[in-house]
Amino acid sequence: MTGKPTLPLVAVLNGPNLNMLGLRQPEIYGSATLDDVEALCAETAEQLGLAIDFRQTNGEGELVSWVQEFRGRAVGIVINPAGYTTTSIALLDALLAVQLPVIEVHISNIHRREEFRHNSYVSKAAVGSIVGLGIQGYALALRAMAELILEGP
Ligand code: CA2
Repeated sequence: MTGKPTLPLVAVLNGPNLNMLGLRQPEIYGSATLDDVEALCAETAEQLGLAIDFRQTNGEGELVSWVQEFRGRAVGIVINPAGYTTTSIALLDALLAVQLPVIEVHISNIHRREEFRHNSYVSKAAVGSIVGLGIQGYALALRAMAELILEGP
């Protein structure tokens, strides 16, 4: 019996306050909403032959639990950790433990902004980071992830 092959799964995780995208501060984050970001990721994933699980949470613990949940289930993690980028050693530890390729995305260019946004703990677990390219950063991250997966370990 030949079933439909399951596509490699990439987790696309979003941290606190990203549910407010498009509703406030469009001069920094643009006018797209998080639903628009999800639609862009879904469309990009389809082109690449990937499945995605797209999520957002305001909770640090929930984000850590989600990262753990994807161990053995996903082939990679694309993450915009938002405010937890610069504070969460728990998130860094989870990302290191999960042993999956991680790509960090920031919609704004964190390096052109306030000093406190510059130091990312998450970068220490990431293969690479995409910053400042707006929501297209998510699409670029998925493309980079597809390349990484094809490359193999
Ligand atoms: O540029 C990014 O993607 C950030 O991760 C966004 C975070 C910020 O703390 C990081 O330094 C950079 C903030 C997410 C909250 O997004 C909002 C969007 C609209 C209105 C209010 C917050």
